Amino acid sequence: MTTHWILGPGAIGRLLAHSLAPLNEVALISRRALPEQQVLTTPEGEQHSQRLNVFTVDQLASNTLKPPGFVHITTKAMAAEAALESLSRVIPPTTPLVLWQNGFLAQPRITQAWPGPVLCATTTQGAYLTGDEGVVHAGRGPTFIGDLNNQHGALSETLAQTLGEAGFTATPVGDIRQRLWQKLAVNAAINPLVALHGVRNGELRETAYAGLVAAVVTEVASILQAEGIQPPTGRQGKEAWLALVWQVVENTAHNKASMLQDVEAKRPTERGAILGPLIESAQRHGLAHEVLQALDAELAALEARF
Ligand code: KPL
Repeated sequence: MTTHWILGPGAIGRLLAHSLAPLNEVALISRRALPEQQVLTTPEGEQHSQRLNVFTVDQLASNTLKPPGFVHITTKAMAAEAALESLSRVIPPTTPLVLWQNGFLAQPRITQAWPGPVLCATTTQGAYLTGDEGVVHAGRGPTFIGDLNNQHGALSETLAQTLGEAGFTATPVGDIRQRLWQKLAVNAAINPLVALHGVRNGELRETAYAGLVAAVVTEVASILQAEGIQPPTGRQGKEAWLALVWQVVENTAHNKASMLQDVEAKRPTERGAILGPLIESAQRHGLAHEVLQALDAELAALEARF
């Protein structure tokens, strides 16, 4: 039986733990102690209570667990490298990692630094926490698995199959870099604006915000073109990116985006992982990025007041 360690007990981490636990050995690892009895609420509203193996990082060092088959890192983007560092003395450096972060910050850095295989996952599974023992699986969505250098196709297939048996709709792909940037583009157009203005996604359609969305997408579209990233719809250019963003706004109209949730909880946002790679790319390619830079500065000023 393969052992899955899940580092980061956020919403996706706990959803993964609940889903994998019936058929796999699972350890859910956090910095602080969590209750072992955990409850999952399904999209249909059913509640399933399950005893999970929950460890703190310190407890791992003093336990003799068998080495994991996969370590899933499910922390926020900016915490991923430090989280991995906290485990590096207890796992062999050949251990396959699976990175579940938003944006495109942790993925290239860890891929370069970690000696073993590094898979990246991008998912539209919707989940949120309801305290120390509860997670709500709010909506089902596809998950894609691959590695940035396309060297671990068989491992991606194995993991996608395991996730499939656990109830995820998971597909191994050879273009995970494209998919991570596509999600980042949508996140960049929605998350900073809703976080700064304290609105739900659907409110971006109002005249006060629609022009701001278009201004972000104008910069993002030319940066993505320079990066060789195509919109997933197969259509080309700014209009295709704008159509995709409005489609996601429509589909998630009632959502409080993750960045708004972070701001409301006075937590650092993922601006570095979402706006950071776009701004860095714009600077490298000599492209306009005033709008993105201004959003990043506003978010930085907001975070400094937390
Ligand atoms: O992924 C999201 C997020 O909240 O981070 C979007 C697509 C914006 C949905 O809320």
